[in-house]
Amino acid sequence: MCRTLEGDLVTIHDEKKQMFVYDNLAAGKTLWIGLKRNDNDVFHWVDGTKLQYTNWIGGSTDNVNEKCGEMTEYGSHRGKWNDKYCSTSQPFICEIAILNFNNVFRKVPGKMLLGHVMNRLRVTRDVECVLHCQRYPGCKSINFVRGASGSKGHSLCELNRRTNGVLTQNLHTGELSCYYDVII
Ligand SMILES: [Ca+2]
Repeated sequence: MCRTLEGDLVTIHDEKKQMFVYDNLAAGKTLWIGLKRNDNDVFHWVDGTKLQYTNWIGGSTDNVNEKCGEMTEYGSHRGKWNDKYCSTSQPFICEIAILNFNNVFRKVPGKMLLGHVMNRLRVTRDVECVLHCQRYPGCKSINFVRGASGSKGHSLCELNRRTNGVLTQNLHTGELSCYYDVII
């Protein structure tokens, strides 16, 4: 689920982050966090990093068959971690990097570039469209069109093979559109 949002399950590398996640997101609930047991029965984070800070109930995991990790609210174990069967269905906490993409992309609201589209994708936010462009070979600019796909909650991301160049006259009016091109 998290990966469809271009993120992943939350990772917790220190007590400060633990407290932030628990106090702001997890208090009163039991939720999946980004803990996974590997083939050597060692827990690591889903981003591949090792556990530095830990907060297991009783100081350690308690069942080698429980391959996933959660942040709990069991009894007095407020925010403590527990290993658990991955098949359990319960809420989870995602973590998504928010790019300051204005540093990389220039934004021109109400405009779009016609005639240079090489791919169209459904997205929910403009940052997703920027991320697609950053990973798509040859992508130079995007048209983000709010709610354009006809599906509720989805917008259209058009990846362009060219930029507008220096002439803003090349951009066409698109009331729901926002054009972004690469500055660097
Ligand atoms: Ca357990």
